[in-house]
Amino acid sequence: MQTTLLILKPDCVARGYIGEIINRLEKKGLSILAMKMIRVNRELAEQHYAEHKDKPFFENLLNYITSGPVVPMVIEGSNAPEVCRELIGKTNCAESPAGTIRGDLGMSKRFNLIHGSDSAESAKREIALWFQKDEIMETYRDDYHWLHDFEEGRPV
Ligand code: IDP
Ligand code: MG
Repeated sequence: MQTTLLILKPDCVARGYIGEIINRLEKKGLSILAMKMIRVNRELAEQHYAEHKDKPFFENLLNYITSGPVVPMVIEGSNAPEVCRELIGKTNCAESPAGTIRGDLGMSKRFNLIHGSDSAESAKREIALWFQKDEIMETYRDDYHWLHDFEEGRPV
């Protein structure tokens, strides 16, 4: 089992898609170990997106992510970072395949509804930025034996 950080961005919250996305995550078999609604300050936004600080879109990205409430969540599941990136789709919603969150729900490259950590290492760093340890729950789902095949001693 691995964990990843997802953030429902201000456009997602403002457009009323919190439930739609939680529904997709739960149906896929992922567990929500932590979730809250907050306004992001500039400092956290800069730390979160530090890898993009020299990009031309950085300033607009900070304005976007601090513009309204967001819903960060810690998600657990087998290969959670990769699985969630697959569910999310490509950065540009307009180029993202149908069936993905960005492909189904958006048109923009900047306003692309949701953030997902791009690796297990990024997930570890990002989860520590957004959540205190005591905000993160234990696994809660009771359907692991249907979601994973444990016959060989580990989820397959
Ligand atoms: P990702 O969210 O798919 O991992 P990144 O390349 O890490 O995409 O970029 C972080 C965020 O910056 C994107 O989700 C999007 O909101 C914004 N962004 C990325 N590229 C552009 C761009 O070319 N123009 C405007 N915004 C961008
Ligand atoms: Mg990224």
